[in-house]
Amino acid sequence: ARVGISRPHESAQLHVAGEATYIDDIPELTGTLHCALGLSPVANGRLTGMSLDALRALPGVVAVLSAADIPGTNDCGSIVHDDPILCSGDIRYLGQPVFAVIAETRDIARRVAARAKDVLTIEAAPPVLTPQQAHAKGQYVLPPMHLERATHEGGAKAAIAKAPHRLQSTFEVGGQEQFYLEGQISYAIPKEGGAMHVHCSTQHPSEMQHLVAHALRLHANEVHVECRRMGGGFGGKESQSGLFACVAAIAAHTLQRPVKLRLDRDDDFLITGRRHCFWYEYEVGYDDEGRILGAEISMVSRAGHSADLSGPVMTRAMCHFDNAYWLPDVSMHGYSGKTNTQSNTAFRGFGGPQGAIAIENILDTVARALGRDPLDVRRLNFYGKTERNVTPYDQVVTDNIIEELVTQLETSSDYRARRAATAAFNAASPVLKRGLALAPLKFGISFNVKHFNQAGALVHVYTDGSILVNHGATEMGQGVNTKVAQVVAHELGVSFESVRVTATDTTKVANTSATAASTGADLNGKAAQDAARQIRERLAACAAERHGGDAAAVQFANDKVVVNGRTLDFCTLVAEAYMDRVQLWSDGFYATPGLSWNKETMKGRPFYYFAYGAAVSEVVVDTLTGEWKLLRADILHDAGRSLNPAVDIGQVEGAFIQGMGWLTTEELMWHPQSGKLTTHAPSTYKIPTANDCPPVFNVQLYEGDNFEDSIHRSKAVGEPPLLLPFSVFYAIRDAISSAGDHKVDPPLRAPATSEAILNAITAVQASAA
Ligand code: MTE
Ligand code: LUZ
Ligand code: MOS
Repeated sequence: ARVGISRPHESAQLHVAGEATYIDDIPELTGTLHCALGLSPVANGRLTGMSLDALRALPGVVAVLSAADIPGTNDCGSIVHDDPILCSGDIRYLGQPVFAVIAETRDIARRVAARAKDVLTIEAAPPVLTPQQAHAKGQYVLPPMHLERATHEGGAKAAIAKAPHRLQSTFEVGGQEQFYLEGQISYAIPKEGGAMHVHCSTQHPSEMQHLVAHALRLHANEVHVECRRMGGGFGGKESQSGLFACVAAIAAHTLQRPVKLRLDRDDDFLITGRRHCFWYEYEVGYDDEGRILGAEISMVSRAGHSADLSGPVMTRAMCHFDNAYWLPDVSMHGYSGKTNTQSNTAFRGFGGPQGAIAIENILDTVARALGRDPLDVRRLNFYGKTERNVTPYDQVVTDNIIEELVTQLETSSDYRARRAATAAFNAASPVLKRGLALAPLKFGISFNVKHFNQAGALVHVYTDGSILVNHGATEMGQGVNTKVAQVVAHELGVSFESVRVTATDTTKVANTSATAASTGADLNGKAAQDAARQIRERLAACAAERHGGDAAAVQFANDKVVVNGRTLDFCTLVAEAYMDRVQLWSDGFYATPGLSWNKETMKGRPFYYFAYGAAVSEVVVDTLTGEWKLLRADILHDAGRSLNPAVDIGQVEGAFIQGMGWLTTEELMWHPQSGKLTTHAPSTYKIPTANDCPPVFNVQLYEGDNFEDSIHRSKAVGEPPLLLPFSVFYAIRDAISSAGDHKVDPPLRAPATSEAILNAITAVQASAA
């Protein structure tokens, strides 16, 4: 078998040797020019003047372009078209690109672009920065969304009113910078007849093709977009690579020379959006044991200045408020607040983490109010198998394994004994307090926009038996090329080394979806399997014709073909098939079956299946400083019948640490008056490092096939484990509550920075005193 086995990432050798080619490593063509963007120094207002001629006259400057120089549409919006490439009058945020400097060197381009504040005249207005401010003004990028389900007369409101206990509160969670190591970059090369070739670090080559075509007034068949790999995307290159692809292409088109646009890190922070921060206001009703009877919640996100993907992000947030729990009567309201900040976008989990953390906060608070172990309250609320198993959006949960998975982890992590040990430690330790928490997850797999759930592939078998695969997904380190190559090798019974996957390329597979929603291997693995199967069937027919026997009985394994009792080398059969004029290449296609979604009522079956997981984290918190450490994490994650356990465990570990950063150390701050993002570099914005991995880190995959007919019964793994570090946040909360009265709800916001932890400790101690 070539699937279901651990093997290294297809580019692992190149990665560690520093030989893998990223966009900036592509040898530059003679005549290549470099571009940098002039950014608005003001967060809100009107652009009333630009004195760009002063910049044009500077040595080394070849051109300075603004909105008026765009041959086609000044828009790089994804889904909703409300995103200007360059400012056309309205100043929307501090960092908004207003003009592009094209110069002989990158250094000159950057120095000249940095003069933006001297050459722009702007009538400034006060910025709207927070989701609460936008909500108070009723200022949204999209109409509010509502999702309700009533199992009893009167729905959520009546259920809350009648419940034995009620909880009313607010909560907030911060945004998060993708911090891909390779920043945004595009290299545009003009081609004959006005056509354009763009090398772009993007999760969505087809979208880049469309945006560039519109900006240049070209047809899609005149724009060629290519991406071999990204140095990380994490959602940040799903839509937002568009602006840079467009500017590079506009400049290359105007000057008829190759133009490269590579952002420096500070500009990347100032221009592009990231994970939406969310603010919640909720009320729930619950019974004496902690069962949620009714819940009403408003979620307000910071969308930024334009819609971008804020609509689908809010949809996914609302479809994950239930996480793994049955909420009989529920009413949700989603508001995408329009603010004078970068336009927020996809980031691993895509709203799912923001939706699910709200219910986790509610359950944790309910458990403390009742004096029960939060795990017991969480478990009591789990979806059932045959009843209590319908989501608020009407999809029936048919593949529920949360109880088995959590029970297995509870045992393997020794949760109960460690709970007792934690209490004993805290009783004897006045300053250092330990905390323990288990967090479960359920995550819906499929794009919540139905038509995106399709993929294509192209498989070539050459006459020497070597195989070249092209598919619609992009490689960003997650290992999709490795998995797709494994699928093709398995289907044709050849060694992994015989299969090579090349750059994602709009001229090879057309109309691809973004590599996103964790569906890369699910969709493109199936499409590549379809292509490989067609070739195998043609080869089998050819073998039977030449060597006798039944074509259906021909076997392909270990680089050999067994036909009618004879064994041939795979490459021998391929050579024979070529002589017989058999087509040795094929396309393949896949569309996920069974999906439906009503955008108005927010009901249907948006997800093909669910992935599950759980984690137990133990922390120690210094109650005098707010400093903390993760001592141990135990994870059990469901990747179905994993295509490649080594790659999947890497995804789980990476997502855990990345999500831990989101919930603890990564804090974004906009200056309240100027609206400038002040945390725009690693000096002020703290992502986790290798040192933040816990000394005990037990990561296991759950044994069990996908119930649905996914690619070899595997499950998508890219995003779901980002919810696992909820356990870190709730372990910190658990430790804080030990500093005072256990029943007092620690007022801890996310990110739980040391400052936030210290504030929560002070509040808990004050109310206990
Ligand atoms: N892993 C690495 N190493 N780098 C990345 O940029 N992106 C994540 C996840 N894992 C990412 C990653 C995100 S946001 C998604 S949606 C999935 O990978 C996309 O790839 P897949 O659909 O092939 O899993
Ligand atoms: N839906 C989703 C989407 O669930 N994940 C995504 O990444 C996405 N991107 C665009 C539109 N819908
Ligand atoms: Mo991932 S946020 O769906 O790119």
